[in-house]
Amino acid sequence: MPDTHDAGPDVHLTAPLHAATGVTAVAVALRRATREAGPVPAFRALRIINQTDGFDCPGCAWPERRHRHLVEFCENGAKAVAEEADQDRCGPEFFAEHSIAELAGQDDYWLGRRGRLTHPMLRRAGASHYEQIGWHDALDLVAHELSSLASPDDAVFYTSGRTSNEAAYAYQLLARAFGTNNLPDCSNMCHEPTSVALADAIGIGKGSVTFEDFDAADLVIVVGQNPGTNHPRMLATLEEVKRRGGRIIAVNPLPEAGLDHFKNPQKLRGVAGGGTKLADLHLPVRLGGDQALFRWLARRALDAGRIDRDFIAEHTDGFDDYVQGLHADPADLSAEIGVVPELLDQADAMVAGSQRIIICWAMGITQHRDSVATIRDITNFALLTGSIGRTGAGLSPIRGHSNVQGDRTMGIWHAAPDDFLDRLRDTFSFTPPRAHGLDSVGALEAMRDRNVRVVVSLGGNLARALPDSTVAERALGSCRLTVHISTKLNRSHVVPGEISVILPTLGRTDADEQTGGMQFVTVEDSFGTVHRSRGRLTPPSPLLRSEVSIVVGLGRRLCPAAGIPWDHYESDYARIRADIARTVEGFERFEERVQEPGGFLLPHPPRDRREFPTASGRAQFSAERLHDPYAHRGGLVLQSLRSHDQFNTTIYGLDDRYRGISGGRKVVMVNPFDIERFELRAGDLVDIVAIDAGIRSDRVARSFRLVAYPTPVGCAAAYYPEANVLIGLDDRSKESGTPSYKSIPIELRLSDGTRT
Ligand SMILES: Nc1nc2c(c(=O)[nH]1)N[C@H]1C(S)=C(S)[C@@H](COP(=O)(O)OP(=O)(O)OC[C@H]3O[C@@H](n4cnc5c(=O)[nH]c(N)nc54)[C@H](O)[C@@H]3O)O[C@H]1N2
Ligand SMILES: Nc1nc2c(c(=O)[nH]1)N[C@H]1C(S)=C(S)[C@@H](COP(=O)(O)OP(=O)(O)OC[C@H]3O[C@@H](n4cnc5c(=O)[nH]c(N)nc54)[C@H](O)[C@@H]3O)O[C@H]1N2
Ligand SMILES: [Mo]
Repeated sequence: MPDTHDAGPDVHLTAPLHAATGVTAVAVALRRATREAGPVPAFRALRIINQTDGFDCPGCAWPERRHRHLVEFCENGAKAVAEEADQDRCGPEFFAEHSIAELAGQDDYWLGRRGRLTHPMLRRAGASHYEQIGWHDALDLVAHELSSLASPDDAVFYTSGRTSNEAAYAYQLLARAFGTNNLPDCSNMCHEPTSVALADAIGIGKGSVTFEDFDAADLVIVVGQNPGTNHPRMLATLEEVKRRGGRIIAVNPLPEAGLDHFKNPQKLRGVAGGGTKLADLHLPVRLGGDQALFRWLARRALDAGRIDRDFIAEHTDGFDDYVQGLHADPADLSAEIGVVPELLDQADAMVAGSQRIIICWAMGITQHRDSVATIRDITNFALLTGSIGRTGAGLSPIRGHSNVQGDRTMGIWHAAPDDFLDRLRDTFSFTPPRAHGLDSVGALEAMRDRNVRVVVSLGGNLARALPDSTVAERALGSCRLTVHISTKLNRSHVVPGEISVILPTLGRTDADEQTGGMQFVTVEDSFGTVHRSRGRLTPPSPLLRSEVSIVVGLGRRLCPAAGIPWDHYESDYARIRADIARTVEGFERFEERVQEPGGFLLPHPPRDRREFPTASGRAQFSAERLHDPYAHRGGLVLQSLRSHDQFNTTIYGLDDRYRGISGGRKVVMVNPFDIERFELRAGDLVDIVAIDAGIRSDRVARSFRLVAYPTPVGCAAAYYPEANVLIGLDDRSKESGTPSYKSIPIELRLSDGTRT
């Protein structure tokens, strides 16, 4: 495992900022876009980003309002576009020049900056280099290897969340017609605990709010999310909440700039003034302190009689057991939460003074061992206060990838429900397998144990996204065949299986012309709005194929007789949408409704009618047990998180502007008290050692620069994916399989001979 960026002397520190966005961000965005894409494509792309007739931003899944601003993008959206509209090319000459071993010695940043992939490439068994291959031969080879497997379950079909609804739908048909439910996706590593917890609690694994609710909320609690970096357009909505007199509580171990102040570059006051104060209260919880917080808030509401008795009686089950469980908690949970009682009282007072509460959450909640219990307790709190199906109130998990929610709706799900599989059976002429397939970490274990021999990746970068990078790389390398449907080079391509194929594809911004004419695709945002996305830029190479066309190419070869009209799917995506309309709930008259500007909202019975599609027809309180604090005696607990200059495993640059860290990514942020406690000094080079059951493991991240940072005592932070080497495969949520990326027990030790 080569170490990625050298922490070296290059890391430069300044004080963390207190405000996000503003004119600097727009300037950064424009500079970045014109540098990568050139001024004309950059302007054309940024002009139509998130417009009704343009493309959906390939960044995050925060929705757009029906009435768009003239410019509907953010700094990080512009970076995502610039990354894709890159004018550099990574073609056969590049691969001839660099051996795979040589490329494997490069870091993520370098690999990503090689430009757009232009040609299908093949690594033959044992070869040192990738070589050019024609589309026909590449697809034949993949189909041949897949059909030579002893069982369809020896293959996995991974999806990253940028894939369109149309490609995702065709892809899950391909996997199931081939004979497997091995459809792991990035949500297994992301919001899976949300889907699991909400499906059990309210009968549908999606959030229950829309913009209308944000327009009426009087309190928004943002928990475990850093919107200033990861969902910057959300700040404009939070600003509106504040301007209407609503309030905001930020629950986060770190004082994230975006939650503190926001300078809206689209408003004069954001350009000239100090911006809008966003969070009225910041609760600097310890890592994993959120379950205790929501139980404590619930207990307060209960004791004060501030609960919605009518809603509870009419719409819920399990209230008594839940209350009994709450009463078993200690009265003072401030230590478990990690926040002093005075601040907790302030939070409770704000809750008490609010009628309409929205709770937003993201990875700070989901990426822990007890994430499902935590989300159940957040939901319990919402049920207690009657916050579901009431305007201005609700649950708002904020999704990550721009179409991760849509991919799941389309059936990218290793555990798809029977009624969906029944509809596929009744519509096509194959019998979908019923046994649940492998999720992401399950797939990794199966590769490691050689039970899976072929991995097809529709986007993504498994080598860097999965936990335990050393095992992940070895596991990919031990496969018979790895197939990468990608826009840009990444580490997964350079730790290939015995045979490896790179299939270059069109991105969101690229025009997609098929024999049936120019195509558009559709995506679903975090609120469940489905809308069109249409790329306009000239593709980087005439050889590129769309994701749909690549999936169809495999489908034709692998399952020609499954009753799936592959040829029609490829020539006109409306044919795919017609089948989606027949088989996916909520998509009736899909083609017609998606023509509406802004698209249409999928049904959500709890939100729309207070109907709960659970087995009992009622929302379920759940009696959770308060989990033990994530703490490590004599050490720290580490979270891995995103800098301001990356999109997941794609590294845009080496600066984390809001946190005041620049020039390098191999840093570990630690509270000054802890630095002293461990007799270290800020600036030291340290190795981070992962601890398993109290014992030092062999998972070590070497040579990280120690940064004194305002993170709670006992809680450290480092960047994803550099920290992934530390995360053990067994360290995951047992209900959802999601790795504990944000609560890794660690110790620090000085890297040898480095004290300066
Ligand atoms: N620019 C950009 N945009 C992105 C992405 C990107 O990489 N770059 N990634 C996309 C994807 S796939 C996703 S899933 C989202 C991710 O969006 P986020 O969830 O905002 O991403 P993270 O950086 O992982 O940040 C998690 C936040 O949770 C806090 N946190 C960590 N542990 C805890 C905890 O125990 N309790 C609480 N209360 N807080 C905690 C961290 O301090 C941090 O502020 O963003 C999407 N959008
Ligand atoms: N330690 C740690 N690990 C984490 C996380 C964490 O917070 N901490 N977060 C987890 C989360 S939330 C997620 S979602 C996963 C992300 O895991 P993935 O989704 O697997 O990873 P990405 O980095 O988003 O994938 C980037 C690659 O996708 C390809 N790509 C980009 N655009 C397109 C496109 O339009 N089509 C196709 N076919 N390919 C494209 C490019 O080749 C690029 O290199 O990582 C998880 N891993
Ligand atoms: Mo994600």
